[in-house]
Amino acid sequence: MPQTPIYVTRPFLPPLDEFELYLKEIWQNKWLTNKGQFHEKLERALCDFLGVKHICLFANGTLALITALQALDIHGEVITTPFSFVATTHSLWWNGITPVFCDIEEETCNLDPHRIEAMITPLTSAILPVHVYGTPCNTKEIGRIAKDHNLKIIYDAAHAFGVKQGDSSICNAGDLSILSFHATKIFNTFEGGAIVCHTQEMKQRIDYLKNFGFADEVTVIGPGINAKMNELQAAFGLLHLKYMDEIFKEREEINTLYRKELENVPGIRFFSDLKNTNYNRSYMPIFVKKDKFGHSRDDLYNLLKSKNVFSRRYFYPLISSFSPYNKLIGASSENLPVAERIANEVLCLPIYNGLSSTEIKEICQLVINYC
Ligand code: T4K
Repeated sequence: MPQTPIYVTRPFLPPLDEFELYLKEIWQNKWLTNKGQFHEKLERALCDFLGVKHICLFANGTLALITALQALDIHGEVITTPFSFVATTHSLWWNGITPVFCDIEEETCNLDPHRIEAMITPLTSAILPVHVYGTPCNTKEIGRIAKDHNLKIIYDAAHAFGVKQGDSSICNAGDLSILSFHATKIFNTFEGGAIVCHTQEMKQRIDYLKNFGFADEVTVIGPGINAKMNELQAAFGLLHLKYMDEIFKEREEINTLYRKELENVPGIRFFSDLKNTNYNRSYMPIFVKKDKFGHSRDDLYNLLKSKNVFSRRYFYPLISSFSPYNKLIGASSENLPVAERIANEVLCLPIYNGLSSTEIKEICQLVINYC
């Protein structure tokens, strides 16, 4: 049993002395927020690193989602997944939009494109899918549906920093994609987020909206909000970005080791990797089948907790079961059989840079001994 608690994740922190150099510059500049130099540098650096055309930085991912919906003037109903962090649906609620829940596919835990069209009504204006755990949605089929029905697509790519299909960032799909740079994410700015968009006009609109709607000192283009990323966050992001290649590499190794250690445990399933996809391994989900494993997912969660290992049941309960959503269209268990089952089987094991192979083996041994 581990002597000290092992959490589901720990934030990456670069060497403090390297960050101090950035702090000195901020102190000299006396420019703390509102499009400071680090903000501008981080936007450019992220476009290069991710391979996207335009990016708008935000104070957090939730504000990025809320603003993305404003930027595209989304209204009425939006089809979305119940299997996500609650912020996905909250962003609709904060815009006065009605969420319509659609079931997910077992293989990816993402929106099932085959079930989307049945949920479309005359009020539907967009689809809000999530690349859960960084696994890409079926963007081709979702794109086809959106085109046929004249709907917008906003991808919640909060987990998908750096994920690619072929040579292209997953954030190039859809009309807009949002990222989260929260402390628990693979790339963090303590709190933070971004919207990825495809044109300069859209970037301009989003930049206005995140700054109260100001286009200049005397012009307000709409009811904007204060959602700006500050200079401390941006400077930290610039430094963090330098370490991304080694971060991806280490996480890939952790993923491989977990799979190797647990591959023969009956009742434990992993995702199969999609072809042609570069994963970021931001989460380490396993799926527990009680009849074969001998214990439920919750039993395993509690056993690990009692042994100092704090895995998490992302995403249980389903968003559709929370008030104020549980009476809405599509929120019933009958409409969401796959999501219901997955939410009761999934367990996210610890994964973060600095988690040692000894610790991983200890965690796996606890699972094996319990089987
Ligand atoms: N869309 C999706 C699909 C999302 O997953 C999220 C956020 C969003 C949108 C919204 O983006 P943001 O507005 O957050 O940028 C966490 C995060 O707070 C949340 O950002 C994240 N998704 C969600 C999946 O996970 P909790 O309640 O599980 O976090 P917490 O505080 O329990 O932290 C988990 C573990 O991480 C702790 O047990 C220990 C470790 N930890 C955490 C923090 C904050 C640290 O070691 N250091 C830290 O500073 O929600």
